[in-house]
Amino acid sequence: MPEFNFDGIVGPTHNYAGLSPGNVASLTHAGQAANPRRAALQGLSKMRLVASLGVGQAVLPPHERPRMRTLHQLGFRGSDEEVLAAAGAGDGHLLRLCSSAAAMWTANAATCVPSEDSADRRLHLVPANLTSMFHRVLEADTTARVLRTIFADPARFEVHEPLPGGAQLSDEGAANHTRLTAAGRPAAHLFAWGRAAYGAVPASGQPLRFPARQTREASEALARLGQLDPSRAIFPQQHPRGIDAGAFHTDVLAVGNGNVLLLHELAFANHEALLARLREMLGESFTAHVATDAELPVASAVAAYPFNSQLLTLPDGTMIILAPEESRAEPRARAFLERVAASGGPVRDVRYLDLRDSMENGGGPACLRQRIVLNPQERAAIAARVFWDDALGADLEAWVARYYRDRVAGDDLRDPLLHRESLAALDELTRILRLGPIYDFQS
Ligand code: SUG
Repeated sequence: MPEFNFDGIVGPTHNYAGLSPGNVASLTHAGQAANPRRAALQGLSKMRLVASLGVGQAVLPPHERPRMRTLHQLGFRGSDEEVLAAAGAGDGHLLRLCSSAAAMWTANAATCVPSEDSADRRLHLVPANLTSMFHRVLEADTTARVLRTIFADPARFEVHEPLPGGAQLSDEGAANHTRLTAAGRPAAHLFAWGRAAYGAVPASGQPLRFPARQTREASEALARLGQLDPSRAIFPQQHPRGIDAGAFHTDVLAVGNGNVLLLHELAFANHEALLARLREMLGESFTAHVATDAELPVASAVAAYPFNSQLLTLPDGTMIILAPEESRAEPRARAFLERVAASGGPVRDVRYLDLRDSMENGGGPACLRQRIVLNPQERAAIAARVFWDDALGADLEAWVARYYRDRVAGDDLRDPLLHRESLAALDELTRILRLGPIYDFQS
């Protein structure tokens, strides 16, 4: 069944605010001026490439930023101009939090269980609550609204509420979820987590330096909500040393597709036991490519993001790795990817993409997309114009050229004109994508 990559469109306020402790790139580039136009065009180029390979491609819209509703909830009053001025006064941190374009990383938008894997044979989407980071928790209700607008047919789709429970059930979406398949077997689902909200510290320890975002309890709830057969869901722990090295999500150190898993040895605690379990679940065709720390030091893997690649199945059944340019430039990351492509297995090719403007906030190719398997009936049940074709690509590029700035620095977030341009852009986007009113400012 075809998989569609729903990429997040980079929003007009894309900027570097250093908002994510534990995300090395976000901290490193804090305060740098951003180029939202270039960032958005890089994202659209990736979508065009994926579509040209014969792989399903679709889009998800950016969110309204700055998020006026949140600023109002924080006690800022008056006209939009007055709210921007008051929230942007002083160090402007609250305004930066409410202006982040982080919804572009749609791997964190939700977790998807395809209809062929769920007991009720419907596709399940659980919008991620993203409660670990304030600037990202703002995404959850808009994501739910957008997904309900697109996946509107209740006979085929269930878009759940984000998980309740704040930090106890902190959920970062598909960035910690991997679905693997092998011929003749039901799919295996990995729901990784970084900390346990209840009970003793896990035997493998917990990170000491950086926050673990996803809880085990959240991961278990996702499997229940997706109505998975419990024997097909496993819950590995992210390696605490991997998190402390900057792997704030599982997809920083591992990527899987079909019967193939690429991983760094610090992606999961006890990775050997995990791989043995996956071989039992998926059979002998399951192939894991492990990079040891000696082959590829974890700091280099975090800096160059070879595991944050998209691993895609092409129409001829072979697989391709779409990796960020930074992985070509880092010799050990490149050598690892090329070793995988030369191994004689399903992966045959590596291509490198320029996504620098997203990478500098810690988002590589895999972060930018939500994977959703859709059978032809499900695909046909979606009326919104979100599936990529040449006409949509051209419309989106022209739209970016019309509205996006080529420079946004921290101080610009206070600019009422940037706010008005952003709202005008999003308003028009809902018409391009035929979504109807999805933003607060449209209601
Ligand atoms: O949540 N960066 C995002 C990057 C998300 C990457 N996604 C995956 N690995 N799937 C985050 O840390 C940085 C924003 C800033 O600092 O301005 C940010 O939110």
